[in-house]
Amino acid sequence: MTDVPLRCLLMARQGPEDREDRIEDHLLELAELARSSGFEVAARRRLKRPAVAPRTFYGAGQLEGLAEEATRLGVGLLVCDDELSGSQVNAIEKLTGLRCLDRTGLILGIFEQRAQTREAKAQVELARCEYELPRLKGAWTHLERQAGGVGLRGGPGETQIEVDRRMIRTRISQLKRELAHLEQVRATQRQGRPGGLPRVALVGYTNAGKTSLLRALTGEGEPRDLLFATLDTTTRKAWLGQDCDPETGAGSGQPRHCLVADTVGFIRKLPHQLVAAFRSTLGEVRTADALVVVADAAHPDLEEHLRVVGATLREIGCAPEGDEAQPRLLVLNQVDRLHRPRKLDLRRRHPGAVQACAPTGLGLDEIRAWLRELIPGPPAPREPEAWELAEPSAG
Ligand SMILES: Nc1nc2c(ncn2[C@@H]2O[C@H](COP(=O)(O)OP(=O)(O)OP(=O)(O)O)[C@@H](O)[C@H]2O)c(=O)[nH]1
Ligand SMILES: [Mg+2]
Repeated sequence: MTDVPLRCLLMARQGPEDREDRIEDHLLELAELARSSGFEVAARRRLKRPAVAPRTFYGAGQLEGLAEEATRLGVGLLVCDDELSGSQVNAIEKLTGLRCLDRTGLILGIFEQRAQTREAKAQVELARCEYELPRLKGAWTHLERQAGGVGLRGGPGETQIEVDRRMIRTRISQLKRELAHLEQVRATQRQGRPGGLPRVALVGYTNAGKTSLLRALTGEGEPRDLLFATLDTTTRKAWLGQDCDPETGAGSGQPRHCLVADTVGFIRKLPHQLVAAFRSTLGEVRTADALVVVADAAHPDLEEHLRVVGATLREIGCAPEGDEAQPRLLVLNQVDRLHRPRKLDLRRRHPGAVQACAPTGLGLDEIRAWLRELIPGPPAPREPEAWELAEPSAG
């Protein structure tokens, strides 16, 4: 039997201060998120509303119209770009008779589908618990399954919702303890890695090409055209060439390496529960010796993406300037999809950036040269030439 994808209708509020094209861009990104979750997008709608309706967010009249359209289109799910409260989601579901997901719920769902390792699974579950806690309706089947349904109800008079809240809080404490332990394991692993090699983290907006660059540098990693394809940090060794100046022949001739970590992508309005829960994974970014910021140069929202990446890096504790700031290299990836004038324009706007195409290897030499500069230590031993040792001849 083949799974028929659930058809969804996407919507976003357009307030008086919001530009139409911005909301359209946000809806396009939401469509990518929906596609990455396995849903089929039937339509996208901007709902003009001067002010948020407290109970239903979008207002009952607009929602009723939308529900009729949804029925005609065979849609079973409404996906909203706005972050809604639990009671607003409930009110929309009741009014339209359709399931409703907000942006955070959609992103959480993708993370849940992708999580592979024990750490990623625990991080995502923690984010889910933090998200659901203020949204409880009554039943919390997910935890009932885990707890085996035994001895759940407390003393007399404890309502179902209180039981649920208590169970979630207990689970949150368990998950935090587990993650603290895993973070220690990770820190120990970091210390045990080959000494002296610089550690570099690939960071950037989701789907920019971080995994493709990891693959180009190290030969490992599976790039995919999906948002949040990568959740787990993968660290691999990259070969940066011989320690040898091709012009003079100076250097030890030894191969030079660094460690490159691929990390989870960022996105506009990345749910704060996820940022908090992924602190330990993102610790790889915070403690890296340098950051390579990968961006999709061909994306129409490039500058917005860069701003989001800058803000998210600040949020996770990576200072952009000052003594603590890590060296950063901006890689404008996917330039194969750009015409020459745009490339020149980007060269003017971002003179320090490397223009690259990870799959073909364009720009890789420049990136490697930058990474080589990070290798610490005294200059490699060399044989002095005769003139350096000779005494000046007398007379
Ligand atoms: N044309 C072109 N496509 C690229 C380039 N780099 C990556 N891609 C494609 O872009 C898509 C995303 O690449 P990934 O490397 O998986 O991106 P990512 O940043 O790791 O994405 P997430 O892990 O989902 O955050 C894949 O389909 C890649 O094949 C490039 O330079 N040019
Ligand atoms: Mg990736």
